[in-house]
Amino acid sequence: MSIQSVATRPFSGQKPGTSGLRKKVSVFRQPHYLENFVQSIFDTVPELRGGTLVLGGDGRYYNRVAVQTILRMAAANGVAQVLVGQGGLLSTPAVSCVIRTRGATGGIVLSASHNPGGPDEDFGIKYNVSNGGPAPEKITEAIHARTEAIEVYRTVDAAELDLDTLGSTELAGMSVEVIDPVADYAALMEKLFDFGAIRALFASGFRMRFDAMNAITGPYAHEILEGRLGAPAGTVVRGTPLEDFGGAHPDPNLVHAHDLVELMMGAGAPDFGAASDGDGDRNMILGRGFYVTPSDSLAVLAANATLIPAYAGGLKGVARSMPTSMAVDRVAAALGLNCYETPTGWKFFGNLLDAGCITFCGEESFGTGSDHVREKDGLWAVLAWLNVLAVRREPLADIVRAHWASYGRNVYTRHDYEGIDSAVADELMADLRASLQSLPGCVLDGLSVTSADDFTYTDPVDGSVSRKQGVRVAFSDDSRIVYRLSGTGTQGATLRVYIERHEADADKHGLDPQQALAALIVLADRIAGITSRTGRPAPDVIT
Ligand code: G16
Repeated sequence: MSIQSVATRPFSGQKPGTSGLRKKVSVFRQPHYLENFVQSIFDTVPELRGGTLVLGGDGRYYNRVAVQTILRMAAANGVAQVLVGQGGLLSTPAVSCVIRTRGATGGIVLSASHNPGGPDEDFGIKYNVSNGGPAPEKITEAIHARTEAIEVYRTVDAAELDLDTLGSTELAGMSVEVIDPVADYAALMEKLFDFGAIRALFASGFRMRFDAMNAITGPYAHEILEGRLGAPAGTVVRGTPLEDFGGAHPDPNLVHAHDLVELMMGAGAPDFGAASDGDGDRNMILGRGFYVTPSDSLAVLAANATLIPAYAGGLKGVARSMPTSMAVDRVAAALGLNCYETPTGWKFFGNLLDAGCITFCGEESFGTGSDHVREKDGLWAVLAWLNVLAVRREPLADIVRAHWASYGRNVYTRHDYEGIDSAVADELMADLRASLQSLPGCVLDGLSVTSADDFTYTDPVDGSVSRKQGVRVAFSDDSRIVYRLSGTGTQGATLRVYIERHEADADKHGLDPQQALAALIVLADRIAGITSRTGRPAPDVIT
């Protein structure tokens, strides 16, 4: 088989966002579009020549086509071996796990995460480095720079490989091993958690519902929850990955996982409910009649970490993204741990995890994880909760309420304004930034502004600096408002407004956050002029 060099021209806009390059399928389908980006990865990461690449995706529309394209290009670019998930499937945390357990050079994840899938919907591609985590900014920036200068990509002329049969084959001198997507990951989970205790919990009549949202975690959840842990058949719903996620939005939040939420809030709800997203890295946690915010989930898991075998010796430290609530900071202070505040994007946790500064980390965007891999991990969070529940044998809601009683409650909400005009969104953020210097000392609706800035992060491990990571305004009553634009959307701009206040008074812990934060919500609109600028009277999604 001969290597072909195909002439091409740069496409504009191949800039990875918060987590890889995400675009409409129609954009990826343009001749040479995917190839240009993939060649830019190979050109930017020369170690892949002669190395091992892990390859897989969440099974969304275009996954199979992209896997075949990447396999041909990997062979032409001198990759020695590709480990590809059966059917082209691998969850994002499983890619991270396989990279680490097999000592691979890196991995390519095909996913647009929680964005919908199908011919008219979204696709995405992301490069992960040898620690198993998303490539840091210096690499994604280099890949982007390469896409702007690319003139040629390499491929081989070969028939499609059979991706459905486990085992090894060869493509133009490159070894291709089709691996079981679940095996390495399930073995790792079994090492971390007390499967015996969780099995006993299920055997005692404890019931849960896991909503895989027609996405990648279905096979993992069937094997681990129903197979290894003995949860009754039917515990996992929507457990077969579909190319279009059954037309649903595979985003585990109160809006898109409404069937699960309805079940958990209704009469006869099971003890525990959870959902995961398109590529399996996000999670949503519910108890009977009770929703746990991702920020609280991180804090409660950190406070209970020693109940889990892998973390029984205690945590090294914790980290959260800047807009995530400060609930975990209070746990860290009580346990005498360092708590790091990073920009949004899991990639920023990588250095802290590698350097042994932290064990747990999390984000408000339904991401929770630990040092076991270098991605956030939806099923890991579910198993961590199950392990805590198996040891404590208390209702989930009681555990969280007791946590609030000890630490106070960081009442929290996020308001998303989706698909707004990019120019309007950019102007809103620019004006906010321009007002920052004049805000401290102002009294707004009776609240005194103590600080206002645009978050700049200096990585404590390598000293790299990331600027303009979100505008934050803090007030004297332990409350704050954060504004930033999403880096994962594919249409227009999405403005995210994060609102939080620490409530020490236990009598007020039961209030609905929208009520408890009502005054701040009004103020958030006023400071940024959201309604007047966007014409939107209310957010599209509230979490
Ligand atoms: C990605 C990143 C996360 C980030 C999230 C939200 O998640 O991996 O670290 O918090 O995007 O980003 P944004 O607010 O910019 O939309 P995922 O699950 O989409 O890969």
